[in-house]
Amino acid sequence: MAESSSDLRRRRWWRSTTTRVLAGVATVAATATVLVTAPGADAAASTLGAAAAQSGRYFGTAIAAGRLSNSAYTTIAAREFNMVTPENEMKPDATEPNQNQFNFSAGDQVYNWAVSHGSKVRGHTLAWHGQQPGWMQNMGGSALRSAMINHIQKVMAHYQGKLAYWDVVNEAFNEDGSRRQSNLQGTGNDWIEVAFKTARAADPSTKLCYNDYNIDNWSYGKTQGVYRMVQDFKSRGVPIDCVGLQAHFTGGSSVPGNFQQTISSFAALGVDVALTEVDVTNSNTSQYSALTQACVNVARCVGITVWGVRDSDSWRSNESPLLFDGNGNKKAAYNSVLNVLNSAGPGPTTTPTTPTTTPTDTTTPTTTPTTPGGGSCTATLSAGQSWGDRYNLNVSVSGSSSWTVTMNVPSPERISTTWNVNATWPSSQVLIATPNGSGNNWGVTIMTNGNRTWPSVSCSAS
Ligand code: 9MR
Repeated sequence: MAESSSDLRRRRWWRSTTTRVLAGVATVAATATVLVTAPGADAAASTLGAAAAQSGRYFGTAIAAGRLSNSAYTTIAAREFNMVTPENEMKPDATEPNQNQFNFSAGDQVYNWAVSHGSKVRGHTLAWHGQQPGWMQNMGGSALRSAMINHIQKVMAHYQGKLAYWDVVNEAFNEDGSRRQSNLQGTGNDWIEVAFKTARAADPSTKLCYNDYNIDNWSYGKTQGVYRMVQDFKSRGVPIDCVGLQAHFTGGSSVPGNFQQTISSFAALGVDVALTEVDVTNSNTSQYSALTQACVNVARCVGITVWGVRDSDSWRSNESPLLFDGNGNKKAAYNSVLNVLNSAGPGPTTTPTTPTTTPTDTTTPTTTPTTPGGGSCTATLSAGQSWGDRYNLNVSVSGSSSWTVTMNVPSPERISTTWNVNATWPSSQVLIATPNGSGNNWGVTIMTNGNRTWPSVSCSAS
C-alpha cells in the first residue's frame, strides 16, 4: 500500500502536469523535468489508498482492536487503506477508565497495527459527551474542566508526534446550530476553545480537528453553527486545523446536493476538511461517487475514512453501508469510489483550472546556503505550475545529501502538500523537509489565500 502510493501519486501528478505542458503553458525547463522524471505507464491505481494518494489524499477506515486477529479483516484493511481511526480505543472511557489512571493498551494495539502496515492514524476522540468513563459522567463544573484538561494533556503526551490528526472535540452541537447541553458544556461555553488550546500545547505536531455528524448540508442549522465556531476560532487565533464531516449517510440521511459547497466553505476558512466516518445506506453507488467527487474537487479535502471495513464490521451492519460485503468482496460502490479517486487532479486540489501563464509571484527565487558543521547545502526555488488559488514551487537542493530544508511561508498563504520529500509542517506556514530517498528535487504546493509572495527558505546540512 504505502510503498507504491508515493510512486503512483508522483506519476499522476506528473501525468497531469505533462498534459498541461502539452497545452503549452509550462516553461521549457519544467517540460524537461517532467518528461525525464515521469515514471512510466499511467495505469490506474488498484487500491483505495493508492488511488487517493495520487492526488495527495488518504483513504482510511475505522479499525476495531477486537478484529485484528481476523485475517480476512486485516488482509483487506492492510491492502486498501492508508489512514486508520481507532473505532473506540482512543475514546475517554478506553484511555482513562479511572481518573488519572490511563490505559493505552487497546489504542496502542490499533496504532501499532496501523503504522506497521504503512498507515497513518487519526486520533478519535479527546473531549466528547459520549463514551465518557463513569467517573467523568458524574462530574461537572471546575472539577470536570480540570479533568478534561488533564485528559487531553496525558493522552496527547502518550501519542506525542505520532498521530496525523486528533479529533479534539466531537459532536458538541445541536441540530439547530446551538451548543449541545452536556456536562462539558456546563463547565462554560469556552470549553471547546480551552480543549483546542490545551491540545496545541500538548502536541504541536498533530493537526487538531473538530468532528461532527449532520454538518453535510450547507443550509442546515447545525452546519452553520459549526461553521460560525470555526470562523470565530480562526479570527481569534484559537488553534484549529481541521473539520471532520462524519458523513454518516445512513439512518435516513443521504448526500445533500450542496455537499461540495459545505466542504469548500469550511476549507475557505483555512482548515483541512476530511470525511471521517463515511457510510451510505445499502452502499448506493451514486452517493458514494458523489461524496468522493465532492472531496476531490476541493483542494483542502485531505481524505476520506469509511466507518469500518466490511458490512459485517459496521455499527449499522443492517444497512450494509460499507465498501466490502461480509465475505470481504468488493461491492459496486468500491469501484465507483476507486474510479473517482483515479480521475482526481493533482492536489489536495480543486478540479484543474486554467494555469496562469504569467507569473504573478512578487519575489525572486531565494537561495540560502548555510554552512553548519561539516557540510553545506543550498536550496533553490523555482516556479512550478500555478493556478488561481495555489502555486507549485520546485525545490532543488545541492551540496550535502544529508539536508534539512526549512521553509517559512508568509501568512495568509498556507502549505497544502509536498512531493518527493519527507515533510512535516508544525504550522501551515512552516515546513521542515528532509530527503525521502527520491533525490534532491522535490516540490511544494502553496495555497495563496490572495497572496503570492514566495516563502523564505534555508538549508542546513548534517
Ligand atoms: O462505531 C462506534 C461503535 O462501535 C460504538 O458502539 C459507538 C458508541 O458511541 O460509537 C461508534 O462510533 C461513533 C463515533 O465514535 C462518533 N460518531 C458516530 C459513530 C457511530 O455511532
